[in-house]
Amino acid sequence: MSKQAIRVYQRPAGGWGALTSVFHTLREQGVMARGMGTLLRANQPDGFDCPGCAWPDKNHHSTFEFCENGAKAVAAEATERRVTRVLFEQHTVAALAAHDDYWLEAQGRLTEPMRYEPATDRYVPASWDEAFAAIAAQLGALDHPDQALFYTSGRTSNEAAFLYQLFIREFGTNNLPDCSNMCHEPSGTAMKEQIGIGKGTVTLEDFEHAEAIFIFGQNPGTNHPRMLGTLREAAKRGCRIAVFNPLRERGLERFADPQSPLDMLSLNGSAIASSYYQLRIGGDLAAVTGIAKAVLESGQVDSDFIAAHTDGFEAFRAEVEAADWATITAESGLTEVQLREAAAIYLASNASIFTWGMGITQHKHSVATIQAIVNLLLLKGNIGKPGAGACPVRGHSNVQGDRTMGIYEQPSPAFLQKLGKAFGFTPPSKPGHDVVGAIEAMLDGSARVFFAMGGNFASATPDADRTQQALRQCDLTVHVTTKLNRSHLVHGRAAYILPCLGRTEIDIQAGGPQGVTVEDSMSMVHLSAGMNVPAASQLLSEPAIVARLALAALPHSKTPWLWLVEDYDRIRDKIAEVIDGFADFNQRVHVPGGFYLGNSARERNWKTASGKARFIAHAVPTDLPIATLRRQHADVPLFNLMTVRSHDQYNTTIYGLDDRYRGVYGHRRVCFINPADLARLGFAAGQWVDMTSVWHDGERVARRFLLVEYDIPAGCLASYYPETNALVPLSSMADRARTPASKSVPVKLSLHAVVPA
Ligand SMILES: Nc1nc2c(c(=O)[nH]1)N[C@H]1C(S)=C(S)[C@@H](COP(=O)(O)OP(=O)(O)OC[C@H]3O[C@@H](n4cnc5c(=O)[nH]c(N)nc54)[C@H](O)[C@@H]3O)O[C@H]1N2
Ligand SMILES: Nc1nc2c(c(=O)[nH]1)N[C@H]1C(S)=C(S)[C@@H](COP(=O)(O)OP(=O)(O)OC[C@H]3O[C@@H](n4cnc5c(=O)[nH]c(N)nc54)[C@H](O)[C@@H]3O)O[C@H]1N2
Ligand SMILES: [Mo]
Repeated sequence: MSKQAIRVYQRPAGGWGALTSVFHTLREQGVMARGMGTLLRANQPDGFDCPGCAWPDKNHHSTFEFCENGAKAVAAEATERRVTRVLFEQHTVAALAAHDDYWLEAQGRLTEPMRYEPATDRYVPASWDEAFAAIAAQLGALDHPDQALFYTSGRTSNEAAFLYQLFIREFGTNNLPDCSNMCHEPSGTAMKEQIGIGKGTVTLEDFEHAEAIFIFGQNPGTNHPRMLGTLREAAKRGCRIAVFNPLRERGLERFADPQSPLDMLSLNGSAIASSYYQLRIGGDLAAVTGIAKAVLESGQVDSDFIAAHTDGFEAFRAEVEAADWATITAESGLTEVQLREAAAIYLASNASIFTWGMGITQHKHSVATIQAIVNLLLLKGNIGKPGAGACPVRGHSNVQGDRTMGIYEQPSPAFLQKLGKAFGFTPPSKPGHDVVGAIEAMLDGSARVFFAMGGNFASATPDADRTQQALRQCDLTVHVTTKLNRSHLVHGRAAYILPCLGRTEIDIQAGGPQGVTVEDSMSMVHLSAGMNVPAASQLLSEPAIVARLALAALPHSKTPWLWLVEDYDRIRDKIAEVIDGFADFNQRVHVPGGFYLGNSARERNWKTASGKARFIAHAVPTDLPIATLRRQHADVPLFNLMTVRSHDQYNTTIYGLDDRYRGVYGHRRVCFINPADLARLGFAAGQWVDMTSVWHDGERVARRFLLVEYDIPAGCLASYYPETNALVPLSSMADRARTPASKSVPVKLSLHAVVPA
């Protein structure tokens, strides 16, 4: 582990630092020899899909694409460490809960099913049959199926997701909250209404033809490292790259590709961004409005495209023309000159891609901001032409596929009808709970069973204290999981941990070794086959767990559950029957590299209410919660806090305590702050503070964060997720999409009272 230090990082992202870091990770996880072999099979035609992120692979080409954080994700799963019953004999749940998330994760892979024993406050071994029977009995004892909640994190394969949602709907509910609800939900909501499909419209090839790429609220150097290779190629051929981010993220400035000898030899690597706009948190809608204003003024819009393919243009134009520069610059924190410069880049480009991440989706006005971005694309006909389009960059490696498979609390009637027909039952039509709704339902007692297919609900969700209280109120909590995490320790009266195979492991069923499929951020579907010996002999695959639970819980089901999991081709045949775009699934998926699902908007087929792509006007918001609260609390400085990922974590899984590119070593409890704000408060870097979020229903506190002076706009703070989740109020969320607003948390700072030793 690193010594604690804060020092500016001068090197490019990637490079030798990335190689060294992978070396350390492999050594720590004890997978030196096996790890390298495993890494070489990631994202290969006959290997497994990297569980790291949802960035696509270059046609599954034959050379290994190095990725530091992909390597860490693989090593975390391939670790030699094991959690056995001994750990649970030695520790009560209360004792385990006293450890931090880093320690829990570091104990290694879970090896057998465990049941919570209240008398001793310990998890004890349980057989699979006993676990399935007990869970089925609890589900059967509910007054109504809607009293159960079934969460999904985005690593679950298409096959497992499809069976899981089928089981849940046969059971009788649409309560399918998923990690998308906390992630790209606003992208789906915004784009579906506007261009008729909630997915990105570009393919990887478009990045080879784009003349300009605009990157909003995304940190690919850490979260999608393979995207840097794509951006580096684009920058090299002269494509302009404009970045909008409150922080100067190292990976967006300079990158040394570990696979390029030239990059590795040079001190500086390759430049990525040609223009960097350090806007204020939440200022993107204002910034995009400013760019649109300048574009409209120039008159250089694609009038033919607008006339043939869109509606709402006049209302949009009126709204943008009415926006005044004073408001735009005040809200965005950028100058008119900067925004006109960005507009000039956009105008000079014949094909532009706009990408975005959590910096856009986790705000109150996320849907409006995304629609403003799409408006800008429409102005120049940048959807449905080569080298252009909208690119929401997804997080979990199969989060997009899970949605395609029906992991959605608001399924369409058409989907339900097909599902019911294929399996001979009547699916429930009432919409279910999303993540925030699920927490509210547990809190008010209307939901009593919480079942999770992966993820770490207790740590990933907002309002940590209330969420944990919600989980504790349940009659039963169940986690299908690979590793120990906080959610297993914040349990209901009854609780089970069900350990499953990871994606890197060989999955053998009656019909032989099985592969699963996933869908990346750009709608490519391909096979993934594990090649490591499973971490323990007792592990079951996720599809097998669903099938055996369904068999126990649904005595009247007509679905041949066990037969389906004997050979996953059988599941895929059913998917082909139910899900649009999957005809001949089994034939097409065996072609190396997989197949493209297609995208209607890319074909300029607009499946919207009006049959056109829609300009949807949004005023620059001046009444966001932070502004209102600042007016109400004029006596104390209120900051806008964004909760972001460090370089050494995968969501709630903490790999290490460094955030190399931001110059933080050995710490996670840090608070990045502008020097002028430090002076205003009379505080100094190196002091410890408590953060208190201010909301209409009261205050929430998170204690002991180290102040780090940082190049961040005044009035803005940054700190890491999940340590700060206690500060995010449950009712602070995106309009319409209901995504927790974890990138705009109004907080005040106070010095941390030092407790005498
Ligand atoms: N190694 C690794 N890979 C991952 C993950 C991981 O934790 N670790 N997580 C996966 C998941 S589930 C997801 S969703 C993605 C997340 O990937 P990202 O979307 O990159 O997620 P964050 O780290 O939350 O970073 C958000 C970025 O947005 C910026 N930002 C914050 N607020 C604003 C704003 O108001 N405007 C603008 N323009 N920028 C803003 C921050 O400075 C930061 O650079 O990564 C996926 N890949
Ligand atoms: N404050 C704040 N909160 C956030 C965010 C933020 O930026 N700020 N980001 C949000 C986002 S974008 C997301 S996607 C969510 C993430 O929320 P989740 O998806 O719920 O959380 P993860 O940390 O990705 O889940 C990690 C756990 O998944 C389990 N796991 C890993 N691999 C497998 C597998 O193959 N099968 C199974 N069954 N289990 C497995 C392991 O037990 C591991 O501990 O968090 C959200 N929360
Ligand atoms: Mo995510």
